[in-house]
Amino acid sequence: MDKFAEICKKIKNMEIRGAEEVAKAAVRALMIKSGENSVKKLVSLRPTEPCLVNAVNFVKSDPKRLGPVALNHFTEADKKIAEYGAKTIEDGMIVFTHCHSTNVMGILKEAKRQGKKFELHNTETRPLLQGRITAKEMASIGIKVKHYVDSAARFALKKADLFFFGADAVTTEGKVINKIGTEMFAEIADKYDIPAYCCTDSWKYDPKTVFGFMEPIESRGAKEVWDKPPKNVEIVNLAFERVDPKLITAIISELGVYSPDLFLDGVKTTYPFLR
Ligand code: RUB
Repeated sequence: MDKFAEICKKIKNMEIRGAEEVAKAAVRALMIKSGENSVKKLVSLRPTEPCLVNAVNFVKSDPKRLGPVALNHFTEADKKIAEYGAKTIEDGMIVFTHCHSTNVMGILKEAKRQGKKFELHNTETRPLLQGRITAKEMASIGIKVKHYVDSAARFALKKADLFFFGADAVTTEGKVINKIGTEMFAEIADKYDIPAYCCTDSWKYDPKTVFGFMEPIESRGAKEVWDKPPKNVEIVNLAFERVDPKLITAIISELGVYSPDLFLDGVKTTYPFLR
């Protein structure tokens, strides 16, 4: 199998997952094999990931030259998000998170590097258990983790001081699309006055939503949930959900810490290709 096909396979089978990692892998794949067919193939792998689409659109005219620019964007943005986000964490805090997000991980690592003492509470994130990736990664750098089943999230959140989550997409109305369960947890955070921060690279913004395009929600295979369900049982396996901007305290991006509407203004001014 050639290197391009290998990257495609890894995105498809979720070996490479999480919006930013998928986008970076797609950029690397285009640097190996450019052209319209490669672009179509890459976008078809996770069609509901605007970061992948934006990154591919940014580099497609000249992947060899623009690929490194895109990859550098992500590296620099990751550093800034980690730096801004770490400022919200104070000694003795409990941070809650769901699923696995590169940008949330970056913030927690930076806070730990600065010597802040805090605990992480997280959910396992059924059905693919990305919460275990989060728990392993954080425990390995010495952060104390309490790991909960998804349905115990209310219990975990009640004790938390902050809720951090990533984003797969941000729409023009300031809605954030992230792993299924995120809005439910944001509602709970709101009820207990716990600040809920979306931590994301601004290339997750989907410019198509300006024209009334409804960001689709990825519906994944039934077998991920139940291998052989009985007859008359239909499995609903939605991967993501939309989070109402009213429930989002701020979006922490490389542009700074902004309310969802100011974030959108910033994205459009800073990145004209996303208008
Ligand atoms: C991952 C998920 C993450 C976002 C953001 O879902 O919902 O929160 O992708 O991640 P999946 P990042 O495992 O289905 O891809 O901050 O790494 O871009």
